[in-house]
Order: sequence, then C-alpha cells, then structure tokens
Amino acid sequence: MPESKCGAAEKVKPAASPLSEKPSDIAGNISYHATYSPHFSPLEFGPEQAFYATAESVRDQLIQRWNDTYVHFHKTDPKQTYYLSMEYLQGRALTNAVGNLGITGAYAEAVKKFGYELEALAGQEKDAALGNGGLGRLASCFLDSMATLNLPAWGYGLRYRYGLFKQHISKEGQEEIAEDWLDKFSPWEIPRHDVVFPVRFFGHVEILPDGSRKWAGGEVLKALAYDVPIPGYKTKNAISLRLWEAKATAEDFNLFQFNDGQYESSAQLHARAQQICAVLYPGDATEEGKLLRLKQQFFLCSASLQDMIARFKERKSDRVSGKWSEFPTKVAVQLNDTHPTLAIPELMRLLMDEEGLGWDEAWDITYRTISYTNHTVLPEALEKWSQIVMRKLLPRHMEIIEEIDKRFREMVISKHKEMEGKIDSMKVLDSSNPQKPVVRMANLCVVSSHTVNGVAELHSNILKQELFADYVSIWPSKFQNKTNGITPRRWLRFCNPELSEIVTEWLKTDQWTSNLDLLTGLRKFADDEKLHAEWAAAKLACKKRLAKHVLDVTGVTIDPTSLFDIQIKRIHEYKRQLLNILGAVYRYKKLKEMSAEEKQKVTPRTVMIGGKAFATYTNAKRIVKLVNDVGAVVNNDPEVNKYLKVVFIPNYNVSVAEVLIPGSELSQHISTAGMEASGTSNMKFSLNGCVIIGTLDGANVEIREEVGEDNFFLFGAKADQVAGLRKDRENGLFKPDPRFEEAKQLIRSGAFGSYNYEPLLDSLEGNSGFGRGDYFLVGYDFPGYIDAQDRVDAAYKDKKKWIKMSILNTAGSGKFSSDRTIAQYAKEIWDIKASPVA
Ligand code: T68
Repeated sequence: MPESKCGAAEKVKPAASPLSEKPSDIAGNISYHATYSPHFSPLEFGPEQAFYATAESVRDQLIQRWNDTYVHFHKTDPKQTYYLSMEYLQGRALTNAVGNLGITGAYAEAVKKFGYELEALAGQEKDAALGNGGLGRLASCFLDSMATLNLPAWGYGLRYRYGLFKQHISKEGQEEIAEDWLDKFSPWEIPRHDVVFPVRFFGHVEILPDGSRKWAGGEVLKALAYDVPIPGYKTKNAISLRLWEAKATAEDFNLFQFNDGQYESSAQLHARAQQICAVLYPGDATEEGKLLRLKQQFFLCSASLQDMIARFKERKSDRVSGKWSEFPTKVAVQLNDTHPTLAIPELMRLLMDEEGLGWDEAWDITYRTISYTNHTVLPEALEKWSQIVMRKLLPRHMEIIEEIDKRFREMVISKHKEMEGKIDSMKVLDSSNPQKPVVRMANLCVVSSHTVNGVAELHSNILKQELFADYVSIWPSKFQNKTNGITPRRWLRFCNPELSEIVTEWLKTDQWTSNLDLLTGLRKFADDEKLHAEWAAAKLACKKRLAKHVLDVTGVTIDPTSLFDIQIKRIHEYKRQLLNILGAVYRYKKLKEMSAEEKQKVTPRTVMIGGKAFATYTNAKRIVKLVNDVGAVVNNDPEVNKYLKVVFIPNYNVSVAEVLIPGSELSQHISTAGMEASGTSNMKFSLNGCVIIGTLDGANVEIREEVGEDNFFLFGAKADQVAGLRKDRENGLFKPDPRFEEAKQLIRSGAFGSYNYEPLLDSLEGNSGFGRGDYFLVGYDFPGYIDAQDRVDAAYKDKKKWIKMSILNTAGSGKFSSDRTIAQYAKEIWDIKASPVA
C-alpha cells in the first residue's frame, strides 16, 4: 500500500452523478470528495484520506436512499417504531454499507484506480463503540434488520464523545484509555441543525390558575440531532439512527463575565451540556456520577419523544388535540431495557402539561405506545433510582411516577384482591428504607407497558415464573418471548467471505443472506467429501487471518493447525471466564506431568480469551490479569507450548470480533445457568461453523435444539438446580473435585507470578473473608467442564466428524437471524408493516 499518493486523487475525473454504480464514476466521485470536501492537505492522499473520501462517496448513495425513505414514510404515514436505546455498538460502517447497497465489487474496482485495496481502506475506520456489550450490539443488528425488512422504524440514542474505552494491557493488567472515535470526524453522520429540542433539568412544579401543573425553572439545554443513515440489504430503504448531542446556546454564554476574566463561570451551562454526552456509562460510584447517568437517560427520552410528537403532527397537518387517540396507532416505542424508562413519565408529561390532555387519556395513550424488553435478571443490574435524586432533577416526573404507583396499587386492591399481599414487591416506589427510598425502574416499565418481553425462551420463562410472576396473574397476556438474533450480513456474509462463497455455491443461491432458514439446505451435504475439503480450507484461511491478528496485537505466534478455542465477551463473574482459565491451568498442569510420548497424543489447543472489564469491577480486572499471567508462563514454556497456548486478546470490539469469529472452531458460552439472558455471540459463532461448549443457559438452549445435541458440548448445572446447589454449598454439603483443587493450588503456589490472587480464588471458597461461597458455582461445574473438554479433544482428532459438526452448526443457525426476531417484534408487539420505497 503506498504511504502517500500525492496528486493521485486528481487523476480521475469527478463523476457526472454521485449515484452511479459504475466503478469509473465511483472513482470520479471519490476524487471529487478528495478535492472538494477536503479535510486534509490536497497534497496528501494516503490510506486515511482515501478512506474518508471513499466513505463520503458512499454517504452520497446513502443520503439519496435515506431522503427517499423519509419522503415515502411522510407521504404514506404508516405506524412507525422507535427503538430507544442508551447503547449502539455499530462498529465499522464502510464494508457493511457497500455490502448492503450491493456495490462492493464496484467499490473494490474503483479504489484500485488509486492503488488501494477496499479491505485495507475499511481497516482505517474507527469502531463506533457507543455501547458496552450484547445489549448495544443487539440494537445495531436490529437496525440492520429493520431497514432490510423495509420497516418504518428508527433508532434513537446518544452521541457519546467517548464511547467504550480502549483496553490496554500492561504488567498491571487492564488499563482504560478514552477512545476518541470522533477524533477526526465521522463520515456517516449528518448534523441536523434544523432538528433541535429543549430539554429541562431541575426546577420546580408550578400550579396554574386552572389547576394544571407545569414544570418550570431549572436549566434548559438543547438537544441537537445527528442522523446516521442505516441502509437495508438489497433494498432502497435506508432508515435513521438519530443520535442526540447536548448543547447550550449563545444566550447561555455570559459575555460580561468572560470579558471580566471569569472564563469558567461565563460558560457553565456549556460545560454541563458537554458532560451529558461526554462518555458512555459514566462511573456511578459517586452521587455526581449517578446524577449524570440519570440526566443522560432523561435527555435521550425527552428529545426523542418531542421528536416523535413533532413527526406525528407533521405527517398530517390536521392533527391537533382531539386526535391524540390516534397516537398509538402511529407510534410504537420500544424500551431497550430499563435505561430509557423515563420515556413513560415524559410522554405523560408532554401529553398532559404541553398538549392539555387529562390523566386517563394520557395514560391510555402511553400504555398503548410503550413496550419494554428485559435483558437481565441479575438483581444488581435491575435499575433503582433514588427518589430524592429523581425529585431534584425531575420534580414533575417524580409526581407522575407517584401517581402511576398510587393508581397501580388502587387497581390491584379493587380488581385483584387476591394479590394484595404482593403489592409491596410489585409497586413502583420502594420506601422501605426511609433513608434511601427508590424508584424501581423495571416495575415502572412492567406497570406502564402493553408488552414485556425476554430475549430467549429460558429467560422469558424465568421472567414469567420468577422475576415478574406476580404481575402475570394480573396481566397474563402481557409477557412474551422474542429470542434474540444477529444480522447474517455483518456476521457471515461480510466478515467471512470464504465461507459465504461456499454456502452460496452449495445452496446454489445467495438468498440465504436475507432468508437464513435456507441454510438448512446444507444438511444434506454434511457428509460430502468435496464440501468437507472446501469447508476445511475456508476455515484454515480464516484461522490464518486470526493468527496474524494475534501476532500483530500480542506478539504471540499461534499455530493455525491447533484447535482454536475462543471466549470473547464482557468480563463478568457470571460469564465465568474464571472457569475457562482454571481449565487451562489444569490442562497445563497435566501437560507438565506427561511424558514426551504421552504428549504426542494430545490435541494441540490455542485458548483465546478477550473482553473488557468495567473499570471499577475489581474481580473482573483480576481475571484479566490472571489470563495474561497464565499466558506469559504457558506460552514461554518450551515443554508444553507446542500443545497449549493461552492468549488474552486485547481491546475486544466489533471489528476484532469480525476477525475472531470466522476463525473459531470451539467457543465457550459457559455462564452459570439462568444468569445469561440470551447471549448473541453464541449465535455468531455457530453461524460461522464453530462448535459450542456451553451450559443450558440463555439462547444456548435453543441453539442446541437447532444444531442437534450431538453438535454441542453440554455440561453443567441446570437453571432450576442452581438455587438448591447454592443452599447445599452454604450448608457445607459441597465436596470439591480434586482437579478443581489442583488448579487453584497451582495458582496459589505462585506458578504464574507473585500477584495476589487470593481474593479472586477466595471468591470460589466458603462464605468467609472475600468469599461469596462460590456464588457462580465454578467449583460445582468444574469436573463436568473438564470432562466436556476431554470430549472436545477426542472429537477434534476425528477431522471428518469435526467438520460435519461444523457444517451442521452453520446449517442450524437459520433461526438466529435478527430478521426473524424483528419480524416477530413487528407483528406481535409493534403492529407495523413493511413499507418499501418503490
Ligand atoms: C445483555 N445485556 C445480556 N447489558 O447480558 C445478554 N448496559 O445475555 C443478552 O444477549 C444481551 O443483553 C442482548 O439481549 C447487556 O449487554 C448491558 O450491556 C448493560 C447493562 C446495564 C447497563 C448498561
């Protein structure tokens, strides 16, 4: 790749039309952008400049579709869904955009005219990481499917300046560094200076002469929209991801103070506005941090709802008050977990205080508009906000929440007398601790939504039978399941071209890209030797690409013929990376004890673990450190490193996943049963022909059903055993397996360095000290896990068997397309229909 292409951009004539799909015209348009939207010196046309000019030319194509779609929806006025999410993990956009538009070949040819490979230019792009993990990536997959299915649907989120941190691994373990995805600029967003709404914080409630109430005073910021066009696959529709940024105005700037040298106080509101969208998930250990997070949530809800109402009015000029009952027939709002719960009291407030509706009418509209997805049953992840903080920041909303709670309790007493004893656990406001009264956001969501859903069968059943069981007696038909899905475009077609080609060739169609159930057609070739040879070659190519990535980012050389075993996800005790690394430690110990002859029979394995630990989650950070320490010893031990390598993959993100997943052969989804709501990377791995070792948790259950139990390595306690096992443990009835003790003992002996791992290992012991009595049942599941790994080793030795398992995993992945998930949301929750642009 040439470093600099001085003047190269000018060699190609600007195109007649930026929308032409001819390579020569595309090259012309790239050249146009290099020349006339210059962000760099005109003398430079290096890879970075070439990326930006190329992306801007793609954006021209997107904007055309996005405008057409907006006009089309405006004219046809369909019911539209708005997905409210505090997180979107978009990753890179270039490859996806040209892929969805069907112009990858044309672009590859066009950029060649400047001496570039499209793939290399795509690698210049920074990941947009406006999310933490599964929940944020799910939102991004959903947008892709909404556009592809031609659904009238938009996403709303926040435009964080710094998204998820960059993870740096040093001798101390994980370090967090702010990730500046907007460092230069994002070529994909369109600032909408015409779309601005006021958002108020603090202040007080005024009672007007007519008895109505109004929120006043406090401080008012502006929400400015940035639109990111989201193209559908092989369709003219492009929808919007609308991200809000907080702004203060010129009037908020005190020129007098500034000229007086009081620079900081002159621009206080500007500074506070900047804080709102500064970072994804500000640390909430302090009161300030908590307040900021609540501000963020409200900011998203208020701006988005004002925008929806404005659009509702805009689409039919005669829509004035009196037509409000139409609102839920035109607007569906989906809450992505409880983070945007404030949409409920905010919609009530807007309808009552701004539009003049009475409580009953506003409530009816709100209830019919809102639905809520739950993504976790972990008690510590169920949001609770201090009533004191809420009242201070949002006094009118607190009044509305109190009224919702009061009416709910009255309804239970009058209509469901038998549930009266359950009111305390069902009500929205929990004031049982008078020092710390809280608002229970999940309860507010359940009480105020027409539909509540979980994200996999098992999880939805747990919601109905445990977490929300009492509500089921009141609203038996409110609760649904919508098993998660992933977009097959990004997660197979574009990230794994080698395997995609084979699939297309054997199915004799590429329609599987938008009809993933067609993959079942591969089953009949599962024993075909020719397919086996092609499949193995494709996997090897992906493994080599992955090995190169590992070498580039860690300096560790891994053997592409060894079994590639991967666990990538946020680091969390319930996800049990600790079980994985203890298993690797045990494997290492056994290798050390083997004779040279015995070692010959071992299946060589490369264990890769990647993921970010939340900055203040100490045990998660210890796990990161342990994986790195074990790797440093194992990988440098000449007695074993032909048979085992342990690699920590730093800075795991969407684009790293796009390299790792295609190259995987075994992946670990080993959470304590009942704790992982669904998981979505399990679906991505399986789709890419990777076999899963896992527990009966989340979507693993359904994946195993689809791919067949012979093609899944199962172990571990079942969800309904977990509570009993924890009790046994408390009562001293647990007898640890000697293998588990050996693994812990080796770490304690200092074999992997002098770092103090006692607190981490103690968490696996009884209830004393740091211990949590092995709450996540690592000890209980350890022997089953080791046995399952032995079955993996044996299966991998039989190449034919393994490749067949791999093929059957891909073949059984059809159910896990997010197109299926979104089609179900559209039909069973939102009641919206496809509306393709002609
Ligand atoms: C995940 N949740 C579930 N939460 O853990 C996972 N952010 O099982 C599921 O597949 C996925 O959602 C999609 O349904 C998250 O990712 C968060 O990232 C989170 C939690 C609290 C606050 C912010």
